[in-house]
Amino acid sequence: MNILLVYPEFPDTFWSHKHALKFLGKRALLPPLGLLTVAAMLPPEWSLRLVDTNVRGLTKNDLAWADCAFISAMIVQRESAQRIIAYCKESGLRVVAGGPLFMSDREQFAAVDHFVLNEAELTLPVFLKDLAQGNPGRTYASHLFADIRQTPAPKWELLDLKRYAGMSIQFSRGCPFQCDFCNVTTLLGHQVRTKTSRQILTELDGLYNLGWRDEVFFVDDNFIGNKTFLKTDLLPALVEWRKDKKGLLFITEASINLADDKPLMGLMVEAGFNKVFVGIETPEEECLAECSKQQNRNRSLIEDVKNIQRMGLEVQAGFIVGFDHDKPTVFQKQMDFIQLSGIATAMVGILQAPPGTPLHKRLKKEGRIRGDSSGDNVDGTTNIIPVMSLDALRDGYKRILQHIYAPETYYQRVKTFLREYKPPKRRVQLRFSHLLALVQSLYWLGILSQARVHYWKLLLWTQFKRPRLIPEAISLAICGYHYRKICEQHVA
Ligand code: B12
Repeated sequence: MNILLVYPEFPDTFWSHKHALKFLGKRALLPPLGLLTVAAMLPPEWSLRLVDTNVRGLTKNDLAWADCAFISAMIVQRESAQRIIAYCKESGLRVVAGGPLFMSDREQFAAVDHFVLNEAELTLPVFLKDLAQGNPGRTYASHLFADIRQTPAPKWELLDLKRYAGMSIQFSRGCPFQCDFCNVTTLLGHQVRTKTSRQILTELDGLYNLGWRDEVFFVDDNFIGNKTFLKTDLLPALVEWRKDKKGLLFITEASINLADDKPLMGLMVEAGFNKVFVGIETPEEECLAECSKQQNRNRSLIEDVKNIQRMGLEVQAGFIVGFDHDKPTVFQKQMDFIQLSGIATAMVGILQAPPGTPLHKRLKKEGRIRGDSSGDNVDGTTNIIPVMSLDALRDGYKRILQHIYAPETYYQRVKTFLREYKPPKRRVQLRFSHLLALVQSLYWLGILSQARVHYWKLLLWTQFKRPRLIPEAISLAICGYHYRKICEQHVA
């Protein structure tokens, strides 16, 4: 069997990083880890070809070569997925679909031959067995959660690595918390399931041996879901692993209680972590209570962010407006919070209710769900009827975006961050993409951009006050350019 693994294209969104990628000469932010993992579970005698359409187009040759297409997607990739499925069917291919898009919206994909849903560790073997016996069914699903200690290492070798800005690996699935708008626990459960340290080292070795030296994103729902295992097993193993390596800095996602645990943060930094994405959502206590975000309540969130930054981890964060308890003052409060905390990458969205979440259930009962969610929680749309008028919410939302990504405010915030940030000295390998980013940023941001004064001020300030952090300053300037472009689209 010739299997085409196809990943649909992302639209131009906050997380696509499209406008920043061109500075690095890269095509995509991260690879399709779901498909790479599925690839490792297919019979070894099958021939595999991966087409990530964010990196290159799907060709007639690909379609003619294949017997069957395996497609994975998030909701935000829906339109591209529809097109790809249509091409595959026109070419007579059998189409197998899995991943988050098909978990919620499969009635919109009548042309798909087989839905292999939930975690492939559980459903794929059953599908493959039925296929081998000549009677495959239409839908394979499971209410169970997989033991990911059995999950094989992703098939990195299918990727054209140099096209990506980062690689991703997964250590755990599931989250112990229950924020009412988040569908992670519906999809992956409360119980945090982890891989073994050996698995992670094997995956990292795989990447390292293929020559990968750039960032690696641990795509866990909450990396610190099992702190004891991290402190006694995985992080010490990573510290040891890193000793004779260059590059490969890590990013992950974690809850704000990370700030309570200095030894854990210290170990993470020693192990090579340098960025963490945190769900802050709102500085309003009443709203945190409303969405059951217990882990963020009754704390000084700004101080928490600063403490994490001081330990050597850049904090990126998500923010939400549109809670029932939001007052008209919330917009200014969010802007002040973001600015004071020095969170350069602030993903601000209007509250959306994904299907399957406690929020969706509550609002449905109250008659406050209107249509599907767009799948991109940072596009200024929502599928809920908010308490505040929709116009006021959209206006306030746009004001936040215009403010936080205006060059003056953004560059100022980067400075606030660089003042706090205390990373250890690391052995880095200067790569062509770094030089390219420097040259491109000097040209686009330092010469052509209307915001060039702010760019040069930041570089000069960093050169004098925190010279070691010049690479971070340039990298954040480039990200800021992307965020401004995305905001211009939303605000227009
Ligand atoms: C890494 C990640 C990203 C990366 C993207 C990486 C990439 N190139 O794909 C980044 C940070 C860029 C990102 C962005 C976004 N993401 Co995201 N992301 C994740 C995250 C944390 C991990 C995904 C992952 O790699 N998992 C590891 C692999 C192994 O798991 P998997 O993909 O689920 O695959 C398994 C199964 O689903 C199945 N499977 C998957 N595909 C297929 C295909 C076939 C044929 C078969 C048989 C099986 C199968 O088998 C695999 C093994 O079990 C998930 C949360 C999660 N835990 O899944 C959210 C998640 C996928 N993201 C989500 C969303 C909403 C977004 C954003 C819109 C904004 C946001 N809030 O993050 C943007 C959109 C992207 C964009 N560019 O515009 C949602 C998707 C919901 C949905 N129904 O679509 C998720 C589920 C998070 C959530 N809480 O809801 N994301």
